[in-house]
Amino acid sequence: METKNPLTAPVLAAFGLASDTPYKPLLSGHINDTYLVQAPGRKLTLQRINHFVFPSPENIMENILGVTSFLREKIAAQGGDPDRETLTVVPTVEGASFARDEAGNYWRCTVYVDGAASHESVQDLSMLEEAGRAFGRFQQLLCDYPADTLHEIIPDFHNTPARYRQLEEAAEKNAAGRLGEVGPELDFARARKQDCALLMDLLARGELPLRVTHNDTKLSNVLLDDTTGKAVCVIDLDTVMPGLCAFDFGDSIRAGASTAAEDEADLSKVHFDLDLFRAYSKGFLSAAGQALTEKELETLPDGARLMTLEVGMRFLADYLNGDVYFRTAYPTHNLDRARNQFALVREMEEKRGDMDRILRECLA
Ligand code: GN1
Ligand code: MG
Repeated sequence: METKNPLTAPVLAAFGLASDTPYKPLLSGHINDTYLVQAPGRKLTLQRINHFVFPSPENIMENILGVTSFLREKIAAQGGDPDRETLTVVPTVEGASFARDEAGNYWRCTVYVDGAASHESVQDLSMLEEAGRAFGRFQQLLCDYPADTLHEIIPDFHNTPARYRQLEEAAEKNAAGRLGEVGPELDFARARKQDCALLMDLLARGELPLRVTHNDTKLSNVLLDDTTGKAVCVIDLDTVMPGLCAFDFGDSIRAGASTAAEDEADLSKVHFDLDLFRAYSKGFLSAAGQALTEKELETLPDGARLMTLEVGMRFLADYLNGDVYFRTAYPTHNLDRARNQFALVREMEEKRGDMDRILRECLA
């Protein structure tokens, strides 16, 4: 694989590894560069943190160390295997949580979890149920972690009203000259301006608690055991920060309960699927249900709808800005993604009653 950020001997040396240590790139994620390294006696993951997207890798590593050491203790106390069930950060030879290379890149190292794999797409409902269980357990294990001690890695990451304002700013600037192409999509978002604040207002009024959230709760961020198919470990902890449970749940539904890929341009194929919703909800609530408040449970469907709206608005804003944030493969890629997400929002609005009913059934 071609990469602009090769793994160099000084980086290997920083983690105490010889320059001839075998390694290969792992094709995962759109943001960081990841390598699987065969160290003596164990496999490691070495990753370059993209510091355009993440301006403070120091803060990321502090969050990850705080959360993973807390998880280790809890998992061990419950009789689990902390080496498999959470990520283990491997320090540099100097005891730091990351190394810098000659180009100023940040690198970190974790233990590679063997016998388990990340999956890009849902092959059967049980995979989604397991992903739900993993993120539900993550939420449950961290329910007494002091969320306000975590750094806010990307400010206003899931602040839906702020995302709405960013969309209006992008429309106002019209930097790429594409405003004329997005009339119906902009109208769609504008018609939902008032909805954007629903969950943030409940948080501000103290009706929803601030939680430790993962913020990238897609199927591929859960490792499933190669033999049993059971969830093993939640990975990609870069965006762990304070947030709302409904948004973590909602992002999983946005990504996992659609019948098509996020960039499917043929909207006749894009549907919000209640069987997929049920599978994820079942796993999630079986693990997290007890830890959540009544209000949190009640707002899970709002999380799904608003997270999907939010990501749609981000794609649309990026299209207007000239594709500066999300990687695109063709000129209307971000516009197709925005239309796709808005199609899901529409169906989620129509199926609100079904979502409520399914969640009640899962809790019964
Ligand atoms: C980005 O690159 P990936 O898939 O991990 C984005 C998410 C979006 C997602 C949409 C840090 O995540 O918020 O939901 O794309 N992550 C960041 O595909 O912006
Ligand atoms: Mg990610």
